[in-house]
Formats: sequence, C-alpha cells, structure tokens
Amino acid sequence: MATQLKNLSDFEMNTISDASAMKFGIVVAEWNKEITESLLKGAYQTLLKFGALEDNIIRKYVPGTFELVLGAQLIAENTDVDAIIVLGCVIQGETPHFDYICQGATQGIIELNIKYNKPFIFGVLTTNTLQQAKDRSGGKHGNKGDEAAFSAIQMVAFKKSFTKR
Ligand code: DLZ
Repeated sequence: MATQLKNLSDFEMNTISDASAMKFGIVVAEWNKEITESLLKGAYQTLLKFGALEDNIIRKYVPGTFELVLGAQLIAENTDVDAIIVLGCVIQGETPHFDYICQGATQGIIELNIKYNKPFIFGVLTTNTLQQAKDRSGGKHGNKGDEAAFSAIQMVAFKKSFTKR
C-alpha cells in the first residue's frame, strides 16, 4: 500500500495496451485545484502517450471530491466513453469531514463500476498533508494521474478481451 515502495508513474511500457480506439471521460474536482490540475495533466498526457486521441477525451469539472460520483455518472449516461477517471485530492483537516468525503467517494465509485459495468477509475489522493499530495501529483512519488490513466487503459482492454466473436 505504501507509495514509498512504488513510484506512481512507473509502469512496464510493453504491458500497456494501445489506446487509439478507446474513449475516456475525466472528471476533476476543483477543490485543491493546484494538485488536481497536476493530476489531470498526468492523466491526460499518459492517455495521449498510449495513443488516445484528444477528440476522444472528455474533461469536466465538479466543485469537490464529493461531487465526483455524480459527475462520473452524468458522463456515463450522456456519452459513449469506455472508461471514466475521477481525479480529486482530499487533505486531512481538523474535523472528521475527510473521512466522510473519502468514504462517500470511494463507495460511490465502487457502485458506479458495478451499475454501468464499465471502468470508473479512482484517481483521488487522500493525504495527511499538502506536501504528501504534492509528492504524489508529479513530485518525488510520481503522479497518481498517470497511474489512473494506466489503469483506465488496462481495464478497457480487459473488458474488450471478453467481446463475443
Ligand atoms: C468541504 C471540503 C473539505 C473540507 N475538504 C475537501 C478536500 O480536501 N478535498 C475536496 O475535494 N473537497 C473538499 N471539500 C468539498 C467537498 O468535496 C464538497 O465539494 C462539498 O462538501 C460540497 O458538497
């Protein structure tokens, strides 16, 4: 689990599928925008690096991580994307608010995966400090946005591998 052991941007080049025929949605929380814009940059550039076309990537913003679930559901219902990546950053404060937002977002994303039978990828940083978030959004531990994009490509390829002939 600990990210000290793994850089979030590390991957085996030859294990990632070609994304040129895939369509993606990305929902970005505006809370902690400095961090979430870096997550978006990582995710977007990684999708392009593996062949995704700019015209096949939809980006939408919501106010905070709590709204990511509805944002992702609305993309699923109104577009034909193959996968949706949600990007957010929740930083521990003085009250239990952190736990409620994280619990709501995680449970909501799990339910969307099952309801729509398509990948909804959890690219949300949940950290104790702003520095930990910086370290994981293009800093010394890599970029969770990159990791979310790899996972989206791999899950779309996984789903397509079951297509009936
Ligand atoms: C209210 C709130 C707080 C305290 N902290 C964060 C945070 O660290 N990261 C984040 O993405 N959003 C936070 N929010 C906003 C909630 O996600 C949500 O937008 C509001 O509670 C309105 O529903």
